[in-house]
Amino acid sequence: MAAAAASSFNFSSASPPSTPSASRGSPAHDYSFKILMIGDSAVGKSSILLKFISDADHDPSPTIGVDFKIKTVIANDKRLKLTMWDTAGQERFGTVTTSYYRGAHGIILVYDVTKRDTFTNLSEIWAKDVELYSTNHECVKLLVGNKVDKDSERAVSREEGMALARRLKCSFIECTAKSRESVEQLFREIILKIFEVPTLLEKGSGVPKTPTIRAERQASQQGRRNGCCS
Ligand SMILES: Nc1nc2c(ncn2[C@@H]2O[C@H](COP(=O)(O)OP(=O)(O)OP(=O)(O)O)[C@@H](O)[C@H]2O)c(=O)[nH]1
Ligand SMILES: [Mg+2]
Repeated sequence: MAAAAASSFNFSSASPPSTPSASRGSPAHDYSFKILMIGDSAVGKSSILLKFISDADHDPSPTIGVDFKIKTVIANDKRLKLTMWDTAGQERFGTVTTSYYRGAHGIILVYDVTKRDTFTNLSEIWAKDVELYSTNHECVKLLVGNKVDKDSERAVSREEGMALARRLKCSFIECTAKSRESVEQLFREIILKIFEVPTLLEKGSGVPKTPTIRAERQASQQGRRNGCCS
C-alpha cells in the first residue's frame, strides 16, 4: 500500500541550516510537523526511529514517558522539521499520555508481526485513543507491522494488517527496524499524506503569522475608535 508514494515526491535528509539568517529570525524550515509513535511495549517504535534518524545499531532501552527526536528533511522541495514523539508502550494504562496526542499531524501505530496481542491491542485500544484524544481531526494515521525479518515467527499476516488499515482508513506498511527495510519509506508515506491535507499543512506552516495579527489588531483599534465595538 505504501508503495503508492508518488514518484514525484522527492525526499531526502537535510543538513542543519548553516545560513546566519536562520538564527536571525527567518524560519529555518517551511513546515514543522509533529509525528507521534504509539503501540505496545517492545514492538520496536524506538528502534524504527533510531534507524530513521541515524545509522546507530544499538538496542534502545525501553522508553520511559516520552522521548523526542528531531530530524530535518527535504520533501517536495520544502524544508520540513519533523519532531517525532516516541512514547512508552508500557504507559498505555496511564493517563498522562493523552496529552501527547495534542496537535499531532501524523500518528504511526506500530505492532509486532510476531506478537498477535500487539496487533489486537492496536485495534482495540490504541486506535480508540487516537479517536478520543487527537485534536487534529484530519490527522494522518499510518499502520506499521514491524519485525518482518522474523518471518518464521509471524503471527499476523500481511492481509490482516491491510484489513485493519482499511478499517482505520489509513495506509499500511510492513518493515523491519533490524535491517532498516522500509523504514525511510514509512516516514516518506506519512509526510506525503500530510502534504495532501491542506488544514494540516496550514497548522504546520513555519511562516510567521505576525503581519496578519498586526493587521487584525489595527482593524479592531480602528473599529473601537469608530465606536462600533464596546
Ligand atoms: N528482530 C527484530 N527485532 C527488533 C526489531 N525492531 C526492534 N526489535 C527489538 O525489539 C526490542 C524492543 O525494541 P524497542 O525499539 O525498544 O521497542 P519500543 O516499542 O520502543 O518499546 P517501549 O519503549 O517499551 O515502548 C529490542 O530488543 C529491539 O532490538 C525488528 O525489526 N526485528
Ligand atoms: Mg521505546
